[in-house]
Formats: sequence, C-alpha cells, structure tokens
Amino acid sequence: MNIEEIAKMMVAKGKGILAADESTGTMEKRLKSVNVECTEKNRLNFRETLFSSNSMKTSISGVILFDETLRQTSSSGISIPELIKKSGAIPGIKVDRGAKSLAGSDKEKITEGLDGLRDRMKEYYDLGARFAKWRAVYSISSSHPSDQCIKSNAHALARYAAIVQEAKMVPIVEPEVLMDGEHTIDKCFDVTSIVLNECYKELKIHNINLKGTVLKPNMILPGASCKQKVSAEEIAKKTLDCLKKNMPKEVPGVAFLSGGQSEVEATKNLNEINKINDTNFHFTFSYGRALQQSALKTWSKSMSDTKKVQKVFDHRANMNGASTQAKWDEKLEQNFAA
Ligand code: 5MM
Repeated sequence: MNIEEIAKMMVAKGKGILAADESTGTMEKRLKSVNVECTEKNRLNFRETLFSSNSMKTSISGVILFDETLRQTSSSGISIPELIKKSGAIPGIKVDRGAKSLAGSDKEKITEGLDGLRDRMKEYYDLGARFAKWRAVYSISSSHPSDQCIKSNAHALARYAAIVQEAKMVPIVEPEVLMDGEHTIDKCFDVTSIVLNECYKELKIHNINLKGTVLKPNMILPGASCKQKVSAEEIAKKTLDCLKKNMPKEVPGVAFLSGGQSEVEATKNLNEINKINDTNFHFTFSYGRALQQSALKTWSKSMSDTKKVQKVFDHRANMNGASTQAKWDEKLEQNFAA
C-alpha cells in the first residue's frame, strides 16, 4: 500500500485510531492512578489485552505505539505489530521525543526528536510500523501561544512529516491546543486557526504530499476552567468551521485527540461533528484517555479477567466507531451491562 492508501484506511468510516503511545513517564502516571506498579510486564499486559479485543477488527483502524511496545512480543509468541495486523489494523509509532522547554520563551514547549529520525524510521518500518505520530503542544493565556512557539513547532512538524514520507510512512500531524485555562471557545477557535495555518504553510514549504497525511487536532472547546457552558452542537459547528477554513482539501481526514474530555463527551462531540459534516473530509478519533480510561480501571481490579476488560474496551471503541458515522446516541451508550 502507498501512503495515500494508508492514510485513507486510517480515517475510514466506522473506525478510528487507538492512541496507546504513552511514554513510560505518562504510563507511570496512568498506572499509579489505578494503584498498579509501572513495570514492563504490566504495561504489556494491559496493552495486549486491548490489542487482542474484538473491537480491534470492527472499530480500530490503527494503533499508535510507543517504541517499547513496538519491540515487544505478545503472550501468544507473535510480535505486538503482528498481533495488531492480525486484526486488520495498522501499527503506528510515536516518533517525537517529547515536548521540552522552548529556550527564549516563558513556559512554552517545543517538541524534540528530529536528530537521527531518518535512521529510526528505517528501523520502525522494518518492525512493521506504517504511520508515525508527532505531537506539538500550545497553551493559551494572555501572552501564549507566542509567534516563536507557533512557528518553531510548525517547522519541526513539517521536517518530521518530510522524513516520515521519505520512509514511505504516513505522518500524523498533531498540533494540540491545550484545554487548560479559562479561555472561551472563540479564543480556542482563533488560536487553533492560527496554529493550523502556520502548520500547513510549513508543510507546503517542505513539499509534503498532503494526501498521505492525517491531521490530529483538538476540537474547538472552551478552556477547562472557563465558566461558559457550550453545547455539543456548538462545539461541532465551531470545530467544523475552523477545519473547513484552515485545512487544505487534499488532506483525507482528521483523527481528533480527546485532550481531557470525558469518554462520553469525546464520543458525543465526534458524533455531532459527523452529523453536520458537509465536506469530503472524514472525521474520526485518535483517542488515548477517552478510549482507555474505563478499561484501565477495570483491568486494575480484574487483571486476570481478560474478557471483562475487553468488554469494557469494546464498548468504548464501538461507541466511537458509531460516532464516526453519526450513528451514536444515548440509548446505544447505555445499552451496556458490565
Ligand atoms: C496517549 O497519549 C499520548 C502520549 O503522550 P506522552 O508522549 O506525553 O506520553 C498523546 O500524545 C496522545 O496521543 C494524544 O495527546 C491524544 O491523547 P488524548 O488522551 O488527548 O486523546
């Protein structure tokens, strides 16, 4: 498959991406929150439980892995990328090395990881990965994000995307405008517009084939501490407007991050976006927390009951699969007995 075909498959209707690429530090926080020790064995056990569930075949198009997981072997003896491929999903790899302090700026971040990336991509391809992910983060305050943060992160995202396409893999471009803060939904709209514009300006300069990319943005939401209450309809309308204005038409689709929304909020908002979608873009999910939270809690209490954990994960994945086709509703959500 060429990169344009892979990108189309990643955002195909009915399916979405499982972001299971937590670095060891983030995984430590997640496991600590459910009182489980963060060992290599536990990280593998939880992830393997998800990757061998039924919904991998029905609702998951791809899985983003962390370097450690891409190299691990499942309990059945096959490699983790092979296990994912067996269900018809595509293995992917997070290749950035994290968001670090941006020198010259106050409290902002620049994502690192370009040094040696060309060589790493060759290895990742041989290990079975067919797409990659790089996440840039932008905070909103009275002085942020700065031009420096917007421009330097866009430049890094474009250089990453060029190296990934050279290795015949699809780059997921993830500029995440964070939800933290008191800002309004309109402020999120304006900042996301500026960030997306700059990213696509840089991707163009770096000769990226946009048909072989997937955008992973935030939805347009008010800040987590903002008092303003907005409906899912308004979130959907503003998110769609923002993407229609700022995304080149060649991009096949969008796989949203959940960014701190609850599991049901993330599903509902995606469903609303698909209800009013009047474009050729496909809108799907690339959720981390909003796909894994309930499954993680269940797993922490019933580690050996694989079926029970998978039932919880399957429900969440299938609900999101339904929302990619605007087929989700509250009744469907509640039609689940743990
Ligand atoms: C799964 O979390 C990802 C990894 O984060 P770290 O590199 O900080 O460990 C993260 O990049 C994720 O893919 C996106 O932010 C989307 O995740 P959410 O939880 O926001 O849907």
